[in-house]
Amino acid sequence: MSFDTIIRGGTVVTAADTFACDVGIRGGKITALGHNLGDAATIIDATDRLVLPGGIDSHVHFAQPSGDGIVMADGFASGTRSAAFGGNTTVLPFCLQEKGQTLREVLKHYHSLAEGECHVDVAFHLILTDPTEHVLGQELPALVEDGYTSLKVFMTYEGLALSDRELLETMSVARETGAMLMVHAENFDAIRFLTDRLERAGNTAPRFHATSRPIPVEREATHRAISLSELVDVPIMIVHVSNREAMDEIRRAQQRGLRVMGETCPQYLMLTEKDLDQLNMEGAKYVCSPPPRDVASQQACWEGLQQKVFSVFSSDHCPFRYDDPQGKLAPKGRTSFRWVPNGIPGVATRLPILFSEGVVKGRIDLNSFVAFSATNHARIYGLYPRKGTIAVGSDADIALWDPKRKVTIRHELIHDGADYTPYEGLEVTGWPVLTMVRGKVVVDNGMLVGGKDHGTYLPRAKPPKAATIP
Ligand code: DUC
Ligand code: ZN
Ligand code: ZN
Repeated sequence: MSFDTIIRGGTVVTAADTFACDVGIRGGKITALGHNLGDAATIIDATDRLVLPGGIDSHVHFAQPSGDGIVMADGFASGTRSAAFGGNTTVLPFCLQEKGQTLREVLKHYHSLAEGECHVDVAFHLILTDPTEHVLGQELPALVEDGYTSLKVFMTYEGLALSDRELLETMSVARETGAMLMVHAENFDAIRFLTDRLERAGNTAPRFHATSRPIPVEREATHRAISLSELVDVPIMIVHVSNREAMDEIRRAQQRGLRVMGETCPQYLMLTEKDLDQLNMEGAKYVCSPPPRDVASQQACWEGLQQKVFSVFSSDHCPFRYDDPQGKLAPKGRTSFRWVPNGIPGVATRLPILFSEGVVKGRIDLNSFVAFSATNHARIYGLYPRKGTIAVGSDADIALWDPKRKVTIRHELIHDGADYTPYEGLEVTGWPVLTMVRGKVVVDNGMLVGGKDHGTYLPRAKPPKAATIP
């Protein structure tokens, strides 16, 4: 037989095209697209199904240190399991450098956590918090050559924020090495100032998290990150954009010909700061940064997708359990929003939300859905064309979607390590019913059928969009 598996009778969708065809798979790769492909050991009936590239989520956090006594709800096993249930076949978690650590030490640690624990494929971004001469001059250039071709920098958070000088030095190395630089853009001093003032006035409930990081905090930092990147002439990705003003900064930069890209996330389409304003500590479930804003900001983020100001839609999955002293209900978090662990789960709900709210409600088309959910991530982070599309020669990373299935989101469908989903009770239309990674089915109709040893680590090429233009 020419194929291990044939996916038969479905509608294949890529970022460019939609067409009826069968998919022949052999040795984990797509080896034929066509009709009458003959026989195979396994035939998957895809009648009435969409055959999409498996989702790529280029912004997730697993097993990341998150402060004294706080434990992230997902390691690699539960995080990649949840990803698979959500129709994803590749995720890109972060490897956080803590002050004093070499990047090699950091990577060794995260590789040891991930080894044999992944249901889907994984590649790593670095988070740079200690850009010493050795790190910037020696380690980073060597690691980019070794396939760690992207890194994130923070403009806020104690212990993570880089100064403008450090940002410039890091940007300059990203430019020289051809790495893709992701920027968390919020103004650290402004947040500290507002937080201190709120606390002095006794405003410590979770809802004041949003008050402590209003839109100008994000807009100013976005503008500054863009200006610094312009000085150095390096492409950047502004991650987790939450509102119109930050989006407009990115749009203006793009209109001026700068290579500035943007990412938004489900929380900025679906939640508002009102979600943080609940009885007792319930609002802590929605504490993330930047915070969810208002309905006008949601609309702006949709426009950012529709007008392609944003190129990727990621989850920023950063899960903490709610009813847990090591999570959202940490004792210090009850004294002030400042100490509530920052982040929400979302790796499993990212794609059903974008499909239902975006495609089914007519805000974006199916090809854009594929671009935002898979193809652009692969292109921007050096995985294309092995990942992110359905083409002969690409990995057989495929999600079958039932575009008509109505599902009420419940935490029991998520299969992560958290104890809640911010989207509990949300009704969606369209659901990933089968997830296949390199030819092997890992989730089939709500059942986990793949082991946690199937996912593999992916070294990456240098992102073409980060290449220096002479
Ligand atoms: N930034 C992230 O990217 N994720 C979670 C928290 C944060 O501030
Ligand atoms: Zn961030
Ligand atoms: Zn994040």
